Amino acid sequence: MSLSPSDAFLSYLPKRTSSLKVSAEAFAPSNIALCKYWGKRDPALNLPVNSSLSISLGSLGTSTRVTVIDSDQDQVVLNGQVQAADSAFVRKCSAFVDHFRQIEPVRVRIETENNIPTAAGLASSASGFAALTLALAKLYGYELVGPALSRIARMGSGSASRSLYQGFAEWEMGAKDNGSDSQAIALSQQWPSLRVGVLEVTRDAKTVDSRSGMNRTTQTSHLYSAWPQQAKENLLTLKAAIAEQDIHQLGATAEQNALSMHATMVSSWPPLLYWQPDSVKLMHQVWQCRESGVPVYFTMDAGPNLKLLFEESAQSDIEAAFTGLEVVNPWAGPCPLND
Ligand code: 2P0
Repeated sequence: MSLSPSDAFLSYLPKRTSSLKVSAEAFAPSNIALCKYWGKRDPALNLPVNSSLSISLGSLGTSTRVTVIDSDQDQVVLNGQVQAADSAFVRKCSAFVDHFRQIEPVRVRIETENNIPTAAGLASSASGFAALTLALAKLYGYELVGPALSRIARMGSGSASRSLYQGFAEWEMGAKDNGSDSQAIALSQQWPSLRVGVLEVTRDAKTVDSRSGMNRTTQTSHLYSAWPQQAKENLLTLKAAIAEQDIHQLGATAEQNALSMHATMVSSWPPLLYWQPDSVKLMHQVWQCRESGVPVYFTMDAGPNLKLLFEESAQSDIEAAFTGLEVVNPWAGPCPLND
């Protein structure tokens, strides 16, 4: 049976081990999906059409502090700037805290900092909602345990469900209407030589957000019907590639998965093309680089920037080929749940 978001939240909560604190803080890493989440089967609970798999970005992410305040409204400070109370960002944060206010109705100041370089063009909603979930769980005295907090982070932003862990995370789509089995888990395998490179094409804010983009695609693209099965197969291949540490299989599968997701967007109406001319130029450059023998692959999200996948042994060749590349070591960072 489907639940309201408020009731679903209460049903997801882990064990409470202490009472309300005055203040709490947490860090969560950003993540890049190798098998993408694209399409919601329940938009209110952020339940996905398909399972997805990601790699977290180590120490790149969001740090958030929440403090109980004596006020009749929440305050939000983003990267040192106080946000207007009626801004979309504050309303989204406040609506998320409302879930926790069912337990104890306090107002909070949320101070949140992204250390993701603006130039990197990486989404911060995943790490942002994951860090906010962790900070609020600490404030309210809940156990910091993976699956339960992942379900809660998911309600803020789907991709946030995968940002509670370092390394690889799999968001299992689940089958239940109430979302009690739709959560990310950490994969036990590590791949210390795997690297992610970010190639920025533009810093401009995208004109169509992911939620609207997913909605448009699922409703109007004839290609979308093929997506769930492809994602299912890609996810299995990616897990095998991770187990074998096979960069060719991992890269090829991630690249094809991303291009297929974009094909469903392009075939939507009105068409949804996040690519810019420079995105296409860079894709050709990746393919040329690969033809010359360098094992490098790309993935792209709902935007024009490319993320490269390669191993440390190829890093110097790739840095020489791509100017402005920002290389991220996914394995250098704290584990958010062990804090
Ligand atoms: C992903 N994206 O798997 C996919 C690939 C973008 C393209 O998850 O509506 O910000 O908050 O659940 O999580 C971006 O979507 O969307 C995203 P909501 P979210 O990373």
